[in-house]
Amino acid sequence: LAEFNWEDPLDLESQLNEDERMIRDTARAFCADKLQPRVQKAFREERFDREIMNELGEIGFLGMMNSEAYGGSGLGYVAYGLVAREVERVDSGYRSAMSVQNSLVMHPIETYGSEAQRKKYLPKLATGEWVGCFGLTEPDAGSDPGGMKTRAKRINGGFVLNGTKMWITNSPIADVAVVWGKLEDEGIHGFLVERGTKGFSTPKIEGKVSLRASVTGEIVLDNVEIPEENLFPNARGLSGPFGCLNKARYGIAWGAMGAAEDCWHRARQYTLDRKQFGRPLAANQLVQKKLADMQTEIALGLQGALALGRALERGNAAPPAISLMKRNNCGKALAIAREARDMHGGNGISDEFHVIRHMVNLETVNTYEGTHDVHALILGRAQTGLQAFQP
Ligand code: TGC
Ligand code: FAD
Repeated sequence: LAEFNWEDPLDLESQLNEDERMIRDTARAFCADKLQPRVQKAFREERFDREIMNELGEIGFLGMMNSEAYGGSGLGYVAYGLVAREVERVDSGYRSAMSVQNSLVMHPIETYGSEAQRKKYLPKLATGEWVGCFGLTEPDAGSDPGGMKTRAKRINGGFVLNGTKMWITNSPIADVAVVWGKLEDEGIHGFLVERGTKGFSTPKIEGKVSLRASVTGEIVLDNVEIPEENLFPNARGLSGPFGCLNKARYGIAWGAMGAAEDCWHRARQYTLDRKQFGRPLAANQLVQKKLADMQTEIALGLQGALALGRALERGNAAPPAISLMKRNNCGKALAIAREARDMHGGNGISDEFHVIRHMVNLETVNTYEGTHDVHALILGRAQTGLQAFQP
């Protein structure tokens, strides 16, 4: 009989190559050493430690999908997914910071940027010397980014930007913002706005109950003047920002499974250790069924994420397939976190046991980068040919 590894029931391990396993092990050690010891305090104090970006840069986890020509590590999609899973096993907020820099800032600069933009920004972003953010969502345009109000007007030698972006990860600490806005009658374009530009400010959003170890803010653009060379020359229309979201959603599909695994492992250990009615909680059928459901959903979610990563590496992952995995893995991870919280009883509401932190974080993860229901509509459209976003 083949041996059964309860932690890896479908043998993900054997489907990774040696480099991928090595990167995963490096990430696991880094997270245990640098991230796990910080997270409880950071979450309590609603604080993101800026130096985490330098540490991520040092170890090669920024620019993982970027070419080495500009300081990226070019490690590839599956390696990136494995790192996202390890980081989010600690906290979704830390994975957010990493996702934004990799998928939403470095990726568009390399893909849509000019040679001068790549040379100027990518090396600094790859080391974490600079932090970037990505401004698409607005107070009145979330699921429907086509309804954005941010406007760019041509002026002599450049552009003037006006508008407000809302719920922007890392904006309060960002040195450079990728901002999407409508350029006169030429549709949506992407612009690079540097910290220190007159009229650019990034107020922090306080009072989050979710993702407290990540910093979130607005981007306010009040007659911000930028030079011509800060426009992305190779992005036009919504496919520009959506091309970035494809990468980020893929990373989230892996990351959410990392958070789910942490909840599952903790629930298993807790129910083995805690005795009620004279025996371990884990000896009860109801508890074992919950653990079996967690194990099944996680094993399947990881297989799906891996299949998607391989498809991206072959260059044939269609956006609806990315929606399918983002939606499934976030929804399942949230359900697992809620169940794990319940299995911890009263202790489950304390941050000392970690599961409630994952649970509240996953509420955001299930919402950002396209809500669970918006991805259902993307999948509905892809299989019926009928769009149901609007009448
Ligand atoms: P639609 O008509 O579907 O498309 C407009 C144009 O875009 C193209 N397109 C895509 N291109 C590349 N990849 C994709 N996934 C694409 N999806 C669409 C499409 O071909 C078309 O191109 P063209 O040339 O014909 O104009 O657009 P719509 O307005 O009907 O969109 C509907 C919908 C719901 C699909 C879309 O708006 C959507 O995905 N909404 C969700 C918004 C969202 O995900 N926002 C995320 C903000 S960033 C964020 O949350 C960061 S969190 C970071 C962190 O901390 O980790
Ligand atoms: P809405 O679009 O107002 O949706 C509200 C509800 O209505 C949802 O349940 C949704 O599913 C539902 N709904 C919407 N349209 C339909 C429809 N047609 N049919 C049925 N139901 C519908 N954005 C960025 O640009 N950059 C970032 O870095 C970033 N970071 C974020 C960090 C955090 C902590 C959070 C919370 C958000 C972040 N976002 C970011 C924004 C995020 O992408 C949006 O919150 C998300 O896309 C949803 O938009 P909304 O909040 O406006 O909700």
